[in-house]
Amino acid sequence: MAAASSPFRIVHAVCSHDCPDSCAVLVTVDESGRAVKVEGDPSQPVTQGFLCGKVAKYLDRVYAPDRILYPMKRRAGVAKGPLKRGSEHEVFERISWEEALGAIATRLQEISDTYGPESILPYSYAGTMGVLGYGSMDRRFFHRLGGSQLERTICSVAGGVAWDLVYGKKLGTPTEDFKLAKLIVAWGGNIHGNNIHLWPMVEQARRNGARLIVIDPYRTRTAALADWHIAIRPGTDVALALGMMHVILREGLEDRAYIAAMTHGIERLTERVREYTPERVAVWTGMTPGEVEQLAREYATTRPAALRLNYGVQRCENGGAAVQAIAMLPALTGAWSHRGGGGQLSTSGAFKWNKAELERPDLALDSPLGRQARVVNMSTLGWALTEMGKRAEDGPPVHALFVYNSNPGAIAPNQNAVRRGLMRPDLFTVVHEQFFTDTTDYADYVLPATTFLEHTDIQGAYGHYFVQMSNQAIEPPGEARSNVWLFSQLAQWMGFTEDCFRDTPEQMIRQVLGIGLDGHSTNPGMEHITFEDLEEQGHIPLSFHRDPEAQPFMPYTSGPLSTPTGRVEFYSEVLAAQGLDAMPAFKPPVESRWSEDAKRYPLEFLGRKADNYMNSTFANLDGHRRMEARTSQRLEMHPSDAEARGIADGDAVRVWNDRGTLTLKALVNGSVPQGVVAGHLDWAKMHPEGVNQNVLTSERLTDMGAAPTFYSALVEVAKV
Ligand SMILES: Nc1nc2c(c(=O)[nH]1)N[C@H]1C(S)=C(S)[C@@H](COP(=O)(O)OP(=O)(O)OC[C@H]3O[C@@H](n4cnc5c(=O)[nH]c(N)nc54)[C@H](O)[C@@H]3O)O[C@H]1N2
Ligand SMILES: Nc1nc2c(c(=O)[nH]1)N[C@H]1C(S)=C(S)[C@@H](COP(=O)(O)OP(=O)(O)OC[C@H]3O[C@@H](n4cnc5c(=O)[nH]c(N)nc54)[C@H](O)[C@@H]3O)O[C@H]1N2
Ligand code: SF4
Ligand SMILES: [Mo]
Repeated sequence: MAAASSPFRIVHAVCSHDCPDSCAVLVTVDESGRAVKVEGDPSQPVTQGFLCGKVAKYLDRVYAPDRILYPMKRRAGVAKGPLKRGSEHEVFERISWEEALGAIATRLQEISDTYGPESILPYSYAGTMGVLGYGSMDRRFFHRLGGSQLERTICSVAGGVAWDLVYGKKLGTPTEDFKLAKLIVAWGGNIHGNNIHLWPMVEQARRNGARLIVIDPYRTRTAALADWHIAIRPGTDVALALGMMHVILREGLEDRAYIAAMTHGIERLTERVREYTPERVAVWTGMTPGEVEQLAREYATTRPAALRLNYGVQRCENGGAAVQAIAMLPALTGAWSHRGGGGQLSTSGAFKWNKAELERPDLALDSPLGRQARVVNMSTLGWALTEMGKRAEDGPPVHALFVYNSNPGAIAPNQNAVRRGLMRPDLFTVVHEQFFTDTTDYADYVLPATTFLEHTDIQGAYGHYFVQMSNQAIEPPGEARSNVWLFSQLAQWMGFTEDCFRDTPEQMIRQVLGIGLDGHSTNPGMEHITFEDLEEQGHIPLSFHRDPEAQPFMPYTSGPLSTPTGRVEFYSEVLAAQGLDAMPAFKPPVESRWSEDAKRYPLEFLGRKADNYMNSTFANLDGHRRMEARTSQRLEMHPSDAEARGIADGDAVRVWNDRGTLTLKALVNGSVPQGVVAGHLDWAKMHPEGVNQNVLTSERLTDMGAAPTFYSALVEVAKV
């Protein structure tokens, strides 16, 4: 793309990390083929020419001295278990790709023959959000093999299911339109830390007089910058949302026209919220009744009002009900009908990829099983590796674990159970990774993976409406290979003869775009897109977002929606048909201050994400660790909770519950309300005890979607 005379090339790539922003990244590559600069693409309306602090330093990661460059196998006789950082080369020895692929294929075949193919479990999440890298050749491979299917619940399913109950699919106010709002409510969404490209829109709105309200138990960077920070108690958002609806309906602040035209079940909702008086809601949330009323009035009477509901609230036991209730608010007030109003949980429902062709679930019929394999929930990995298979109805125990795009040794709940599973000497474990993580410590084989600069992919987003091409910018270092390459090769070694295992990335991008005979995509919303245009332009908006000034996209303002009634459902016909409560009701989490367990473990623990890492990614890099130093391995406490335990700022403290124990350093500040403590994700091996905060989190699942409850965990704390 650069002028012919320039020694530099500029390549359009896409940040593939699990972030709503999916930034367009321009990579400058010098004559020798080395990337020398990454920057945000100024022509992408959401990226707006800048990258977050984590990825601005991405070349530190790409060229890190500790990148895994070659396939490795565990040396004979070396037991599995946590390793000290830097000692990995004593445990693993370099082998060739042929040796690795041959040995892995042989072992998978033996395990399949002996225990059945379902005893092989893939484990992956969103290490890359590239459509191919996230799930394509790997899915084909495991379907054809007959391996267990993984239910990918670790992040967003509780909220996703709940939003779909109300609206049918996940659409939202375009990110760019938040600048038009007069009120922005960040509800369990850390915009400044996790979704930084929404921030310029918030700032612009505020310059035009908008107010920012943040509802979050933790004083995030976003909360610190807000006009009003409501430090709600964890897991009580259902009550607050129902209480707001109580006030709105009591005071006649609802939008009757929108309700009549677009919604279903207002009478029953009105009945339901009657008992959620501001007084009762105040008791649960820790707010005053006056604050509940003020919030409801301000929300219902300011236009446009935009909700940024990210995934924070749904990591609680009642997180499904919370999202279901909160999602109803903009329908009750008709906020969707004012441009810049409405809300966003995720924009992912707008991307109608041709997944069937990409993933080929039909291949399961050709597997030794001859049917779709059983489904294993990734959020109960500890259970799956230690307990599953003891009852006949579970199917076989897991005998092989194939990890890619994820670091379960650090990010999965109930870490002690996960580790007991990973330590099993009879478990055959393969990990495809860029770095020696908390998971590679338990691998029999470690395979080197590419970063997004080193392979080609296509990407959508969950925080904007652009289809983007991520072109390969540089050659992979060493012998690193992409996920697509790995599973294509492994298929050949397993003797899978179907043509689809030989597809190239370009062919697969054409497939997922559903490119028709005239060269255009046949996917709804992508009909104007050709492979060639995308390759050349880098990013192209979905059809409904092509001319936002002339034709702004305002979701849920005309029907029919894809709910059973075609309307916004205050009363969920899907839940009713299942014999469940069709409307949200507040039930305190089992692990919360109201439960019996709180007598032993009186503090609510928030095991949060770090602002300067991406889940566990980046935590091995010194520059990122320096940015994170203030809160790294600290336990943030309210002064009264610290004082009651004789703890002063900087003291070493033991944090524990029945599942595990962790030593941290107290940080006694104003960041959490009384009764709540908070910590941040890190690599376990960065911690002197070799574990991280997920020793404290549980495998209990959410009320909807069988998702994890990272933010419903009770603990006790004592000075060491
Ligand atoms: N810097 C950075 N960016 C990231 C990530 C990261 O690790 N670091 N992770 C990425 C991923 S995987 C995701 S899914 C997104 C998620 O982005 P967010 O949805 O913003 O996710 P969280 O940080 O989990 O939660 C948001 C906030 O919810 C708060 N919270 C916890 N419990 C409750 C509650 O009961 N009620 C309310 N109202 N709030 C609560 C937390 O304190 C937190 O500040 O961010 C992505 N972006
Ligand atoms: N306590 C607590 N635990 C949490 C959370 C929390 O807030 N608190 N958040 C949860 C959430 S929302 C999520 S989404 C999960 C995220 O959990 P994970 O999906 O495991 O996310 P990461 O920690 O980013 O790890 C991704 C790994 O994939 C690797 N990777 C990146 N690109 C590629 C590639 O192209 N190929 C291969 N083979 N590997 C690649 C990276 O090097 C990295 O080690 O964590 C969950 N765990
Ligand atoms: S992590 Fe998010 S904000 Fe940072 S560059 Fe990637 S997509 Fe953009
Ligand atoms: Mo996530």
